[in-house]
Amino acid sequence: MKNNRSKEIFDRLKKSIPGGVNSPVRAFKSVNSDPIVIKSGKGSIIKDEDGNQYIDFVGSWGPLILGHAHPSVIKAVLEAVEKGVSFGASTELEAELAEMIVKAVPSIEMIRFVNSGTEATMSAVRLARAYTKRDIIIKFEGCYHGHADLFLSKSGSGMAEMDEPVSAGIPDSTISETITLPYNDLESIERIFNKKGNKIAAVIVEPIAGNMGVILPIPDFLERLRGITEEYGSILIFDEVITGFRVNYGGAQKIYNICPDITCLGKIIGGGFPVGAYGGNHDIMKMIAPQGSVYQAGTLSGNPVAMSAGLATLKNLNNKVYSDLENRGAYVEGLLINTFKEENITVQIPRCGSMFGLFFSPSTINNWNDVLSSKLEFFKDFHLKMLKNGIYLPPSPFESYFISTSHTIEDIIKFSSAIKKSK
Ligand code: HOZ
Repeated sequence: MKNNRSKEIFDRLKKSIPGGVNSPVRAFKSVNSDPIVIKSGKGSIIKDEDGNQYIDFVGSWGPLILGHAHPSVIKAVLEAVEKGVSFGASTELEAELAEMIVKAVPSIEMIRFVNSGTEATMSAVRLARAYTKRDIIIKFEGCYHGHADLFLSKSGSGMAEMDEPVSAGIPDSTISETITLPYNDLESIERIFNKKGNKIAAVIVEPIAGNMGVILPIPDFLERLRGITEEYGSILIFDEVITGFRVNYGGAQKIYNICPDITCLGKIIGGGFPVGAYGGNHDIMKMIAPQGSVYQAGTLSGNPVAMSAGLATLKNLNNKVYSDLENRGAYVEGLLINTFKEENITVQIPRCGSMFGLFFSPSTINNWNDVLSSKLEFFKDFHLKMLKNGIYLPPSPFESYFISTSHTIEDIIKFSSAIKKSK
């Protein structure tokens, strides 16, 4: 595998950008190698600067449910660009995307667009604190809600690779109102609510965890979170930045039939452009400025090019598409389990539709401790071998794998063949 050009560019990147990347996990630190530098992508395939070609199971970390450079997204974006790339003022596109989302996501009656998942979760917490007039936030180990100060303790994704559980640069006073509990642990939730329930502003959770690999909620976990937050007058925030429009047309809340008070979105609703959003019922959302007193703003929020990409993406999605993605997801899951079995390797492949995780472990993974008890050391070698065989996976054991509508059965078979070839 030639990698001279990638190496040369990455060396150049490292001179002017910390670690050579604009988001830590991209640096391939977890897999002890240098990243490939991407030149282009089309459908399920990406190419690097050395001309190597890979089947991409990262999909830009989730947004690209239609694959790379989907013709209808490109068309919509080009049309939007020609009309002007940003106005910092209202456009009809915002209304169109907002209405589509309101119709699709049960908990959302009104929505505010921002530029990233981080902005969405950070603003959602501000809103929850204002609404409840309380300060304490409950989050879960290994869940990642972006990089706002109050979330950066025992978080998943790139944060999971850091030596310290809390990022440097965060005052104790900022994080002191954040309580982190084990995911899927009902007992600890009961305990904390018994003790501090009347002071808890919100519980924020990824209804399917996608930033410590993929972990599905155990039966009753989300139900109990809904029940107990209601009991104590706390806000339940679903971070559906990954799962929104990924696991079905709407989100995980539709699958588990739980209606949170606030939902955070991102990734797919921006069709590959920087978009985040948070929404809830009228009562909560009317507290946001200029209607209410919770301030939140952004020059590029609701950007017309990003709105167009999101709209074009959602217009391609329907029940038939999700059922095809489910079939393809089930095929990947089954094939990979069998392939590893033939190689005498036990794996867990937790999956919901087109998102899945891969853990080298004989037992079910339910929380962060289970993730740490899996054979994480196997992952480095596995990742490198896959890369050499033309399969591009997230360069960390703490991320989700995604398939898109452009992944074919042949692509999936090639993944399995790469595993066999690389033993
Ligand atoms: N938090 C993102 C993955 N779960 C990071 C993505 C990136 O580095 O682009």
